[in-house]
Amino acid sequence: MSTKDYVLNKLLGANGKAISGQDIADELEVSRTAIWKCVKELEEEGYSIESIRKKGYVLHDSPDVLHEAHITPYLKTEQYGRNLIILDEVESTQKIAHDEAQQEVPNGTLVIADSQTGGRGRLARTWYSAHGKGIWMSLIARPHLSIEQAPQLTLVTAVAIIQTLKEVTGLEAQIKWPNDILLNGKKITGILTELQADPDRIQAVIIGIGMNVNQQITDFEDEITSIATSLRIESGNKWERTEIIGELMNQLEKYVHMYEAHGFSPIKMLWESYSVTIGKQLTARMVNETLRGEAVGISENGLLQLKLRDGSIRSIYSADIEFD
Ligand code: BTX
Repeated sequence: MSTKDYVLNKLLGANGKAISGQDIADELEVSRTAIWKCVKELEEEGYSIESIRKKGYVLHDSPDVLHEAHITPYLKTEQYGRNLIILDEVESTQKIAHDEAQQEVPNGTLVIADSQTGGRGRLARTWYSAHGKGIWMSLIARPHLSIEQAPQLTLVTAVAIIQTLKEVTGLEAQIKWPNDILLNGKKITGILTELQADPDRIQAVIIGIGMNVNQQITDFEDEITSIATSLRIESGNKWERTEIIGELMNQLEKYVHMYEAHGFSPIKMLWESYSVTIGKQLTARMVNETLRGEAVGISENGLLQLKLRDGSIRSIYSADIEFD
């Protein structure tokens, strides 16, 4: 750990109390001037630090930077988020997570970036990832599940996101099957789940999450102004991305464990209670066909159950949904 990171950890850990520059200098066996220089650098990065004579330094406010020291205090997990790869600008965190997953990194390794130049959604669609305004991250999970159980992880993730938003912001979001999280009917979060597997075994599931946090409406590209929203737009407040990331890790680990231990039923019940899809008349567009009908539920393996006009039920694996 660098001297600056050590000083930052001390300031954050002091919870608003003064820490002595001399004590830190002694602990690290460096000069007091070296500590003072670190404090000045942190101030330049946006930390508000007061210097009190004979007492030391007090941290009053932190900028919304993605730093391990800001995320770790929120973690209650065993593994998720314990190995963090934090980057500034990348093409796509999914891409990096795929490469890392092949290097045997531990279960729960999290790749986060401040911005993405080539963020992607399903079917190679664009995911806009404005610098510093949202959460753009990919979790490398190595769950004890069969390959057939992997697709449901998108739904498990959706439940974890809803719980996180409720816990941190008090906002009650809803799920639109299969992978959209909505607030007041607009998209706040997208999920992209991808698999690395041997013929008989999951190597890793890369769970990509893109969440709009501190954008204002003018920050969105024209293509998405009418369909996208952010936590700031919906609540009127700015939010600390690091707290949300920490809570996402807590909730994801909890629900993936629940899925591993008890199967899909408990998740299915929660998912259906948060869904805006069930009970609606809709059009489902798939690659080869378009179907209209009423969404009557999801199956034990996460497929949407669509009741067609003739009364028959069709199971849908993946589609774009439009409400009629
Ligand atoms: P999706 O295919 O369901 O949604 C993509 C569509 O959503 C786009 O075609 C566009 O209409 C709309 N959209 C694009 N950007 C945004 C945005 N910021 N907010 C709201 N709507 C938007 C959803 O795919 C899955 C997205 C996963 C994104 C994460 S970010 C971290 C990770 N890295 C990466 O490249 N992808 C994932």
